[in-house]
Amino acid sequence: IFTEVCSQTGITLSRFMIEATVANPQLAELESIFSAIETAGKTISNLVRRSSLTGLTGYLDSGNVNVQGEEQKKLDVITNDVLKNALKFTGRMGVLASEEEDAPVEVDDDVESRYDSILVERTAGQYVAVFDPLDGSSNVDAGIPTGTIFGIFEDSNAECEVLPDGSIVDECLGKTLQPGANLVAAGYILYSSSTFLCFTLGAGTHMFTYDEHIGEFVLTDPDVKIPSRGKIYSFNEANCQEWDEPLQKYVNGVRTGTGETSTKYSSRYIGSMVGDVHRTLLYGGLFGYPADKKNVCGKLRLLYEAAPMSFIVEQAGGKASTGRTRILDINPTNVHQRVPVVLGSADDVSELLGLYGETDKAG
Ligand code: P6P
Repeated sequence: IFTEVCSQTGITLSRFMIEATVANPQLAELESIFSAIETAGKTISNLVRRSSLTGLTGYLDSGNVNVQGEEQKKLDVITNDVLKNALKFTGRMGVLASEEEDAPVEVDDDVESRYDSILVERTAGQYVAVFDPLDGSSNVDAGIPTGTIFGIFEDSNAECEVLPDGSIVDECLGKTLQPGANLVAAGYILYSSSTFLCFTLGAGTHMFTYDEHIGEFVLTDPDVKIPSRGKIYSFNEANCQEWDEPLQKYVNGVRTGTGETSTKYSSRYIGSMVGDVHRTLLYGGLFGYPADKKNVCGKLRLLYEAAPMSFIVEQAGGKASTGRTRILDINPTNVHQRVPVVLGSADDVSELLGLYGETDKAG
């Protein structure tokens, strides 16, 4: 429906969402959420582009470490606040979960002022947003592309639950811990040579480019389709000695031209997931952060990195797997849990899954 209704490039994000909502009235509430994400994306793009002029490079003076055990950059904290505040006042959000927050935040609990409380209490909604406000931020001071990753769930009717190990999953956490298959929308904003907004509402993957001349995101690829095969593999090969045997065999095959396609691939890896996935989406091939002997669950977080990106890639005709399980089928047990990730061109993912002895059900 989106392809028919919004097939012509050059239309703005706001017009795309209006036309998509006319075609699918159940999406009406997402309009204000995407408007908030658009505003946050423009703000973060400006913050990132000007960071070396405004003293926003480097780490917080406090030496703050986030829940991931990573020292926080100034931009990590600022971009997290930008996105939280943009989403909080849409009147649609019930819960926000961020890479930069220890635990999910109930929107109507997260108020700083009496004005906030009046506005938020009246408008707190029933969607759950999960996001990484500035993925790849360790690269930002070197001008390497970074990105925002987001996913939107509908509120689940989760109730407080006591798990077999005695741990308690409160209602807020329960609403957050949903499999990627439940996502109603997912997207990323890439801060690079241009600022790109790429997202899916479950009917294809659509790409917009920010036009600074008019201050709008403009539709530049209405229905992105990832090539079924690529000629690029994208892994941190410094870890290759720690990988399991099937992955070592796949990478050796594409590196030497002895894989299924008898083609030597090129290696491209920038250490920023959003940039590596964006290139994979457009050029094809395989991106991954696999498990290894040191990181038995890999490095990328399921809820706000792997699952949203997997939704986008699958809607563009690609596949996304841990090597054993389709990413979107995994039920999270922890907000910040990590999963091994291989995603990209369908035939490249299938070749790797075959080496794991997995059929396509895993990807
Ligand atoms: P490594 C950035 O810190 C990130 O979370 C992803 O954006 C990126 O793909 C990965 O880590 C890079 O990790 O260990 O290769 O530097």
